[in-house]
Amino acid sequence: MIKLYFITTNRYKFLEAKEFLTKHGIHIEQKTKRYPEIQAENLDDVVKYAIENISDVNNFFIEDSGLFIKALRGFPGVYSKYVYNTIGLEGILKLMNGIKSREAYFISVIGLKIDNKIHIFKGKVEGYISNEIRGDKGFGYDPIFIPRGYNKTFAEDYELKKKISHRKLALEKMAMFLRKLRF
Ligand code: ITT
Repeated sequence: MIKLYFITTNRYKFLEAKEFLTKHGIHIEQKTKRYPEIQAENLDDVVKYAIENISDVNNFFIEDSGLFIKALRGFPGVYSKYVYNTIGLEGILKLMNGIKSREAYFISVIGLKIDNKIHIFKGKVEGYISNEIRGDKGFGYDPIFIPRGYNKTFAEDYELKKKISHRKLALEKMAMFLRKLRF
C-alpha cells in the first residue's frame, strides 16, 4: 500500500482525503506541521512556494483551497481562511445582499512531492452562494455553497460533496497519477 503524509492543520480536509484515498489503496497520515503561506494572487503560487520550502519531509502532499465568488471578483479566494475567521459566513451573506448573480466556485490545489519531484493537481466545482446558512455537516463554507445542478448546500448533502467536490476532483487526479507511477 502506498503511504504518504498529508501536511495540514485542518482535520476535516484530512478526513475527506483519507476516506477517498483509502479506496484507491493510498494510505495517508496527517502531519500538522505549519509551512510558509505567502500572500499571492492565486492558490497555485501559494502551493508552489510552500512545497518548495518544505525540505524535511519526503513523500507528502499539501492542499490549499478557496471559495471564489464571481460578483465579488473572486473574493474571498486566496483570503478564504482569513475571511472565514473574521467576517465568517454571516459576513459573506451580508456582502451578497442585493446582488443577483450568486455564482461561485471552490478550487483545490494539491502539491505532491515524491522522490524530490513536485507535481500539482487541481479540482474545481461550480455553484452558487445560498441565501442563508443551511446544514450542519462539512466545514468552512460548506453551509453556504450549493453546487450547480443541485439545491442543497454541501453541509446539507455531505455525501454529494464527497462525490463532486473540488477536493475530490484534485485527489482523483493525484490518485490516477500515483497509480501510473506504481508508486
Ligand atoms: P491547512 O492550510 O493547514 O491545510 P486550512 O484550514 O488553512 O488548512 P485552506 O487554506 O485550504 O485550509 O482553507 C481555506 C479556507 O477555506 C478555510 O477557512 C476552510 O475552512 C475553507 N475551506 C477549505 N476547503 C473547504 C471545503 O471543502 N468546504 C468548505 N470550506 C472549505
